[in-house]
Amino acid sequence: MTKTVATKPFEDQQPGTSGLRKKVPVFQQPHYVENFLQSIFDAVEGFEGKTLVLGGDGRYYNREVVQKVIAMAAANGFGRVIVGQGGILSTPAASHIIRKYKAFGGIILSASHNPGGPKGDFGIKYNVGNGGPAPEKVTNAIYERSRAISRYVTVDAPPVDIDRIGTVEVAGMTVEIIDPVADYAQMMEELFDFDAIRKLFKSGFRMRFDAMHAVTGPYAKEILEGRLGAPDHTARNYHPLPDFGGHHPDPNLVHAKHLYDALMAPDAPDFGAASDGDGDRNLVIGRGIFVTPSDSLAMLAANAHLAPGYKDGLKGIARSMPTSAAADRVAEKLGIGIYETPTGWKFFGNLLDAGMATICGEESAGTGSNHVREKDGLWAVLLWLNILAARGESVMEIARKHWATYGRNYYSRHDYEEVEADRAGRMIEELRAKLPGLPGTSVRGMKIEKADDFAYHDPVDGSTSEHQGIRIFFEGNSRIVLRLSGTGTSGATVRLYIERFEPDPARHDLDTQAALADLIAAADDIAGIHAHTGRKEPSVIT
Ligand code: VG1
Ligand code: CO
Repeated sequence: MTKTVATKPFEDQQPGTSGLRKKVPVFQQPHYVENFLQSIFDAVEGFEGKTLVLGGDGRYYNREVVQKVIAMAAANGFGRVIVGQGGILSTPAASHIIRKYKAFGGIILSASHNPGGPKGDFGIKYNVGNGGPAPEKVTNAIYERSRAISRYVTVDAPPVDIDRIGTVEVAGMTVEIIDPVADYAQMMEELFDFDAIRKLFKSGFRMRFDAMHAVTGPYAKEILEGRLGAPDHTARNYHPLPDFGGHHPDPNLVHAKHLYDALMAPDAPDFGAASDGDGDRNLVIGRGIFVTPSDSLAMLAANAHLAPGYKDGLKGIARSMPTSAAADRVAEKLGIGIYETPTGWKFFGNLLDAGMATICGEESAGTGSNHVREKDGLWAVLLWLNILAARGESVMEIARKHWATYGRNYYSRHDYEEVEADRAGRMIEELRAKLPGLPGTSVRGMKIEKADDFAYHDPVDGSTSEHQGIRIFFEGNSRIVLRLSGTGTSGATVRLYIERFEPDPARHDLDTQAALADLIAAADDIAGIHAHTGRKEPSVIT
């Protein structure tokens, strides 16, 4: 029943920060999906008879691609595919299922925080046996293969009914359709003190969780309302929709502004949270206070021992380079390792596998731990709930005490989206050329201490990843970082990250943008962002 189909390479199948992401019509071209899937299978070895985990965030085209993956997995010789009911698996749940069932790897269908729908974005990501995103060595091999591919194999079989839980057979391969939530929810019960959180909700604690019509809805509904006894309507927008209701499922202050406003209102609930398209990001807002993801990482790390799963403490903390140094101060105080990696979760896998880091985080609203090999939105929310229950304090109190102890890292990210790729590239090139001359000079009265193009040397496998973002450090622990996004699908997105350390508690009440104004201006002086992009202001400020 296996058939071989002749094909020609597409030149644009290079995986970015997190898999291959393109507009839906690009993926809909004949052979496009098949070419990429076959390139994955050709780039890895030893899966004969083994298990592949499969699921996605439910966006437009998810169901069609699920069927293609099943047919091609059968033709390529996998023994079993485990697929989430309805083709649904959040990214962290997929990571867990790969690990729990000792699968060979997994395919996650998602473009995460990017909008969906027939004209929106789609994505395919390959995860390896540790449950984490394929490392660069593998994604490079997939790309190489995609440029030389001349055939793929598939089987002629009727589509599998992925809505019915159970086991079926496709061309000699087993397909198991599982409840996407159960295994994940059980793991959360093992990591956190559900009794304490239940008591918190019983005492009248009010929370609002916005699933943004994306994949976390069913998980949040079951865990928060079903298992933790939070009142009905705690989870909002919890039906996953193929177009996310027409919104960006990106939990930031722009796309989740309604949640922010609710938490700043006089009758605000105690705690607000949201997650993204595929459930790996989190937004955390306390009554009257937004917690930046960089701060959240630091606060979670400082308090993690309050949760049963982390009661023995942390081995180390890892953060992506653009993430603020707030976590570094916590690691220093705890006397544990701190690691700085390039953007993207794939760089944390080795540190987690080697037991060097327990908690990891990114400024882009991603936090996670060694329980899986992906960032995990609900996990972060549950750890916050566990900490709130254990400390009996509000988010505001916890944040203020944290800053008083460690100092505050004012932090913001400015995105310039859909800039012409050539112009963005030129800006980075020019800036790179300028770097050697910057140290020792002053901009707006601030002295530059160091400037470089970040390169990462993986302490576990010895590999090097270069050109991971331009860093300019100023005296007094301030810095700006500039890099181009690797997840966008049209033009280039310029990301400017700005950070300033403020040790003095008397100055912990400033407005973030005001506190960073001189650095923001300096970034433009140095890099010519406005002139290069032709934009007067960023499209998104978080
Ligand atoms: C962005 C974020 C990065 C994150 C990546 C995937 O990448 O900056 O921190 O790991 O998205 O997140 P980039 O290259 O666009 O800056 V997800 O939740 O979209 O899979
Ligand atoms: Co995501």
